[in-house]
Amino acid sequence: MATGQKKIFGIVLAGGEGKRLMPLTADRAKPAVPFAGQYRLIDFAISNLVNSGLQQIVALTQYKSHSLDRHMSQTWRLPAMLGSYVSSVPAQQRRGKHWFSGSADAIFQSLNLIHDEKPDIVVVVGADHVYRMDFSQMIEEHIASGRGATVAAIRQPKSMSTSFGVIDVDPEDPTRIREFLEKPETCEGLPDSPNEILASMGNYVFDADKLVEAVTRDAADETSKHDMGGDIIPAFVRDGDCGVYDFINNDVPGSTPRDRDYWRDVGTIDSFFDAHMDLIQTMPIFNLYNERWPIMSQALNSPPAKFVRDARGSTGTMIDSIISLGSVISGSHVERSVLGPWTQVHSGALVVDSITFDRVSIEPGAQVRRAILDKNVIVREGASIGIDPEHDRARGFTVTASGITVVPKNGIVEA
Ligand code: ADQ
Repeated sequence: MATGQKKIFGIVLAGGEGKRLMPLTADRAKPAVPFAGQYRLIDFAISNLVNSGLQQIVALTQYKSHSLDRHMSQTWRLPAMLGSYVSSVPAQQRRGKHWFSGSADAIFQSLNLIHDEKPDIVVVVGADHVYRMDFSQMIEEHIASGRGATVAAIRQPKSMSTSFGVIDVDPEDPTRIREFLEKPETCEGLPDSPNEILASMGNYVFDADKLVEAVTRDAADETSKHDMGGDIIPAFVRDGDCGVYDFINNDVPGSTPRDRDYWRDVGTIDSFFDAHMDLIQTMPIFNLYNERWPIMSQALNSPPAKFVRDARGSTGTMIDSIISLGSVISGSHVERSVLGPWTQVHSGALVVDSITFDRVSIEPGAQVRRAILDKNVIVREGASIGIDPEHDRARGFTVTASGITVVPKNGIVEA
């Protein structure tokens, strides 16, 4: 891509473990966790980069990356004829016998990719957020600023400062970051809104040569944790060379007034659940139907979903919900739920306020409420899940503080 004739390269950091999403990340990397039925989390970051016009994009993977690498190779194919690609690059120990020790080390160990492409600008993004963003607008601001690095930022509640990089801007020049604290225990609120902070979205734009220099210097520093948010961005800030891009100014084609500023870190089970519930209203808080900025994913070769009467003539009904291809709702009722591909809901079953991944089977008369059912889960005939959190905990299932029960991949819920 050329913004003002600049060559732009995209790096998606996709090697994180996602411990707080356990057990959904027991067997897959966090960016490979399914979202909204047919997507994987990484599809949001890559769709945003592709829609922004980037044509060379790599995803750096490491932790349990098999299903992520397979998803990437099956899903993301840009026209090679134009020199375009999206590829998944697993950790390769090119710099000695150790895996990526942090997100900055992931870039350091992958510098060969930057040397090969010789870009002017590198866009580095996380892989586990649900949002729409036009990066070309941020890149333009970055180039105009003349600074080496720019961090995308959004207002968040001050109580969440321990989850984010917290940005303090220069009052004389609000486009420059004066101080950057990575996940501080305490911090000041914003002058015009004391209960809010300006949080880093974990998305950065760099001048390529400055990024190469920064991660190379960082690699030689034995006191560093080799983390983009903890080490690299603070180093740019110390040099007075770091700008901020306010996400509120990002104007994505086709956005609705409701979802214009939508950005969710889905790093915990509760936030993951809540982001699904943002999809299912008539006027959703996050709109998946924006054709001018499509969120793309694998084209499933599956039959359409169907809703049918069971043998006794009871109808299969579903309301305020999303259903994926291959699913069958037979003589049962589904409400305020998001069902993944090939979900079967059998006669007399009830599914409310829940999420299923692919190939879940809910057998006759079973009841599912406030639950997340991972791939291949079976809820046996007459069984219930998510109705009594204490009972679910006693059966060994993960139950969050807000009462969401998670059944892990291949789990069976017995009656
Ligand atoms: P976190 O998301 O907590 O904070 P981190 O765990 O480093 O930071 O994850 C950032 C991205 O890097 C994720 O996409 C993750 O998958 C990836 N990643 C992590 N370790 C990696 C490794 N060893 N190799 C490759 N990829 C790796 C970050 C910033 C904060 C910011 C929040 C916004 O550090 O400043 O506020 O994102 O959510």
